[in-house]
Amino acid sequence: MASKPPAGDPIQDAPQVAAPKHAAAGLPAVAHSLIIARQQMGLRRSAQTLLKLNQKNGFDCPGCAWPEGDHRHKAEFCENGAKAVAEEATVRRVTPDFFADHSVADLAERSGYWLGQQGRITQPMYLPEGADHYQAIPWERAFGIIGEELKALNSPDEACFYTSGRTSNEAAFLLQLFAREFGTNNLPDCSNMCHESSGSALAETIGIGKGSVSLEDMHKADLIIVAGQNPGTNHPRMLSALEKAKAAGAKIISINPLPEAGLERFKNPQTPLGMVKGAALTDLFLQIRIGGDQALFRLLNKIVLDTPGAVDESFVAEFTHGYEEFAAAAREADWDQTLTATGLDRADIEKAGEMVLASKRTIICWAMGLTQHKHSVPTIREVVNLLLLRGNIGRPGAGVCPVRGHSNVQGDRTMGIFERPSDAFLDALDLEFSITSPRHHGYDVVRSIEALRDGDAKVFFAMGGNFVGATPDTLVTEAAMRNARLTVHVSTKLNRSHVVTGVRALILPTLGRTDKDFQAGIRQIVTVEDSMGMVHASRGNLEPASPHLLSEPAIVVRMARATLGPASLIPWEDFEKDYANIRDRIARVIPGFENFNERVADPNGFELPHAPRDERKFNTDTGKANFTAAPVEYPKLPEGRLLLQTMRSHDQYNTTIYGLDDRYRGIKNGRRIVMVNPEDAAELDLPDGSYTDLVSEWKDGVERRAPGFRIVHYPTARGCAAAYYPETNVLVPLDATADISNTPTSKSVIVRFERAERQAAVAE
Ligand SMILES: Nc1nc2c(c(=O)[nH]1)N[C@H]1C(S)=C(S)[C@@H](COP(=O)(O)OP(=O)(O)OC[C@H]3O[C@@H](n4cnc5c(=O)[nH]c(N)nc54)[C@H](O)[C@@H]3O)O[C@H]1N2
Ligand SMILES: Nc1nc2c(c(=O)[nH]1)N[C@H]1C(S)=C(S)[C@@H](COP(=O)(O)OP(=O)(O)OC[C@H]3O[C@@H](n4cnc5c(=O)[nH]c(N)nc54)[C@H](O)[C@@H]3O)O[C@H]1N2
Ligand SMILES: [Mo]
Repeated sequence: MASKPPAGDPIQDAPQVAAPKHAAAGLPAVAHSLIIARQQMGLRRSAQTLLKLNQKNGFDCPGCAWPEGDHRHKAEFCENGAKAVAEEATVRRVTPDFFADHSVADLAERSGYWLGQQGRITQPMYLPEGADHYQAIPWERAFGIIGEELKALNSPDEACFYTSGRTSNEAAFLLQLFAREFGTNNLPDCSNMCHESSGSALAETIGIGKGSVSLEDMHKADLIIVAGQNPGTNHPRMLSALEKAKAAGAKIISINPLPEAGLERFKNPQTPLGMVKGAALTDLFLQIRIGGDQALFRLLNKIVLDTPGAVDESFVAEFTHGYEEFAAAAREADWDQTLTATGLDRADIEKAGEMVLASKRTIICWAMGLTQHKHSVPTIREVVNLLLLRGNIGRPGAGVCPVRGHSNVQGDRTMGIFERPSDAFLDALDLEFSITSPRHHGYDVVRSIEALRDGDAKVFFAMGGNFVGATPDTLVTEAAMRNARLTVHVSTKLNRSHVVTGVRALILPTLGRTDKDFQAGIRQIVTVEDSMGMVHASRGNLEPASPHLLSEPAIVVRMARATLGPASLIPWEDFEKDYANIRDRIARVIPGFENFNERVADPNGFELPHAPRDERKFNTDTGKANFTAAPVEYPKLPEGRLLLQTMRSHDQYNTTIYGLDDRYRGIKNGRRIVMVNPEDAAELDLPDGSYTDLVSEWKDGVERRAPGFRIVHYPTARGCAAAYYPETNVLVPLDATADISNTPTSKSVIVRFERAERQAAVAE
């Protein structure tokens, strides 16, 4: 199986390579974001929009889930936040004429970059069975088709309702309510591919699947460990928090196979001096092999256990369970195995151990570098073990910090977007709405694809996102999608999921964060929850991209009515009229949201309760924080293969491509590149600038191929390679998933390299 680079696409992928940078942000970041903002929005609209970003009474940045803190009065500059806003607030438009000019077959030949660059979608569009082109359709007819198809299913479980993490709390709450009244828990979401491993590991060990630190904690920490995360690109505002922590005396350890510029040095555009000189951030860089983190943290735990007086005995005795068994396993941690698994020097690990021992308040941050491996859940549990050993949970300046991706991915889960809801949640929902929610678990992302592939699911509905672009095993997933009777995408911009469709397809264009939202004459707000459990309002300030757009809550309301009819006793229309009515219900169903409407009026928002952080209470099966002692695992490579991680460039937001540069890593004008350590390249005969096919190897014996990648010699850890997603999703087998969380293992794909001619379609 091979994925072709797009053929009919005028956008050229012709990578140029320079030396990687050692600092992030600074003037080039400001300049770059202004260029993109101006291209998409023009000057006036750029100013009008960017000034409202993350302000009190403004809209929440659709960029990432990093919190704002109390300084929201002062614009915190973020290049990639500005790019995310420009992408949405663009003045370019995709109208019915566009679809008349471009058949679906034509659009299927275009790159994701080209599709996204066409602008905001202006009207609901329908692809009838057998048609070549999408055509405009009135909203009521669109909802009629959805209702028709949903009612024709043999079981509600033949439908899947996907959510991407930009969806507001209000829309998410309505969507899960509809799915449950309809009769299914098939609520896959982007979290299944993202922080599911964190949620699984944290729920089991500390009793809640969320991080335990606030922004203030970051500023109070003695030691911050950043593992498997590239904040310079993906959470740029986190660099200011790290800078502040450093200024207050914190030390930083970075654990990453790549030396990421943002973690080396940060040039704060907020301060004139910072802009020029910048602050060094990382004190110790552990250039780990992909997948070596569990072994590393196990060894650090051994160091703590072997140091007299280092364990916080009273915390362990009072608040934890399973210490003896864990301690026995960790004391056995083997240096040789650790050095093989991590590729690190013993001296560096010992240095890290000293820093851990010297710190009274430690925070560990992580993202996709820890969550997308086969053994991600045990890896994150090992992180928790280290914090528990030293009493670093529920203490100011200390704790777990899984850094979330999408700006409301955490909130969507809080609202009940989850295929495995707790009985307590469903009981509360049933009581409030007099419905009977199904209790059996639904499909996550991977199981939804399998169900579509096998004909067990027939209707696929997506509240945002780009399902076929973001999911693994592209060719398998695309074939599965084509099996559906109906695919529906609620979207702002065009993407691959609109052109790989079921027998019939609908595109439902919606308001974005930046758009004004009026319902029944009332200006609406929506709410979001950031990575640290702060909930606040978001209010768009631009004229909507088109007068035909409906908001996400309105779309769910009308879909619900078209499907459930008058038999539904839920007053759906009230929810569309004023979202405050939705928040009143959320307040009654979800703990922590009492007096929701009142509290969200505070421009700083409010904090959700977090039992381990607030009162050292752990709602686990044992009633304590659980130590765990899983066997240490790490990837083992056959001869002549490398372990490929699939990651983000600086100019993309997941499957949305802003441009073809990855500035900090020295890559320009191309995305089909693969980074390889020069010594591995010498052994495998992969000269810099030569072209290769990437072929992934998996136990099913199926050959998955991504053709035509330029080799870039790059200082990544030995045995490792790196390339961008989504182009490399074709290489990730659908059943290569993490144990327990079922997250695709997109950071550990075993690949071999086959010399290729430079692909004509890529170059010309
Ligand atoms: N501008 C921008 N912002 C974004 C996004 C975006 O695409 N663009 N996406 C958003 C989303 S949804 C998410 S989830 C986050 C993603 O944020 P990140 O997790 O930072 O994203 P990735 O690019 O996947 O980077 C993974 C990092 O982990 C490292 N890594 C890979 N494998 C390993 C390993 O085995 N061990 C260790 N220790 N490190 C490893 C990689 O070298 C890289 O630095 O960002 C969010 N913010
Ligand atoms: N190989 C590989 N695969 C990965 C990853 C990886 O690291 N490697 N990362 C995974 C991760 S962490 C994630 S989170 C997923 C991301 O998966 P998704 O969330 O499904 O993908 P996105 O690219 O973020 O979705 C972009 C689309 O969202 C729509 N959109 C944008 N704003 C709005 C809005 O306000 N409302 C609505 N309704 N639609 C909107 C636009 O149409 C846009 O085209 O990908 C995962 N896939
Ligand atoms: Mo994510």
